[in-house]
Amino acid sequence: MKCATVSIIGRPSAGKSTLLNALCKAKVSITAPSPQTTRNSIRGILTEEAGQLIFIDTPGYHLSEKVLNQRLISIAESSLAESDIILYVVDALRPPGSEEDAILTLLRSVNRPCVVAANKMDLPGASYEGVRTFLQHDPNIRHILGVSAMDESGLEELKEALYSLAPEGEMLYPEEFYTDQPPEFRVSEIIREKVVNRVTQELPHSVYIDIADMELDDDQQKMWIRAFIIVERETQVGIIVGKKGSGIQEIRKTAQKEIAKLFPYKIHLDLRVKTQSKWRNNTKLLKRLIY
Ligand SMILES: Nc1nc2c(ncn2[C@@H]2O[C@H](COP(=O)(O)OP(=O)(O)OP(=O)(O)O)[C@@H](O)[C@H]2O)c(=O)[nH]1
Ligand SMILES: [Mg+2]
Repeated sequence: MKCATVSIIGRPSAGKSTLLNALCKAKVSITAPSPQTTRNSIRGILTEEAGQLIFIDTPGYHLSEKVLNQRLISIAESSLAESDIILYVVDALRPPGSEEDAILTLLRSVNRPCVVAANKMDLPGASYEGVRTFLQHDPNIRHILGVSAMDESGLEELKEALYSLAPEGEMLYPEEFYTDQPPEFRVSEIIREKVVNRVTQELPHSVYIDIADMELDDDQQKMWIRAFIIVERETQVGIIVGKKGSGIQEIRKTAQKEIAKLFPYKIHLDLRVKTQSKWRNNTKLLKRLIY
């Protein structure tokens, strides 16, 4: 059978995480309209008759000198080194920018076979030809395919292209595995997703989630999860909490419902908002959060 590690790379908001979830037929990685949602390399595993594909979702590739961003770039780059194939996701609506040039340079330096997914083909204005014209001359790029991660169209052709480049090998994960993220991390990501989908502009970047504890009741029926939504400024606390607490209540409710799907227990989620100024410049904290 075929077995390959496939790193997913591309600009922020290209739809990498949405595509990963569609390919793995499971919610593995969180998604949001705001850029730089993914902050870690996240594995999603697809096992089929044809073989096993281990996808690694990475943070959107964005050129900027900010400390957090530098860390995100290094996460994306280091995942490429451990992959057999690269899946380069391009937003077919957007004209190529300097990030595209930087990604092409990176592809040349890692020298792995690459499949391009021209994503968002469901939207009017998406141009497959535009993507093809820009990328077809790169020697590492073996296939360029139009897909829609949202509609899940073009995925069979995409998987076929990936299998055609995959080496023969034994499965690395048991069949029933679809991700290898620790439970606490998944809980924090689900909460972060519910927060970042409710806010705009700078706020999504200013948020991180701290899980204080996850504790099972004596009768093993109920799990208590206490978590903090950390923001950078006092004004942001108010935005998240909302009128009479309506914002935080909604976040709590939707996150709790989704977390409950992961565990065989009843979940009680306790959420608080707290500030920690300039956490994004705290290298030690970033090392703990983003690895
Ligand atoms: N219409 C349409 N929207 C899509 C498609 N794929 C992703 N999106 C939307 O694009 C936005 C960004 O999607 P993500 O999957 O979070 O993008 P990403 O590349 O993982 O972004 P970062 O993690 O920030 O780098 C979300 O609002 C998605 O719903 C698609 O095929 N069609
Ligand atoms: Mg993402």
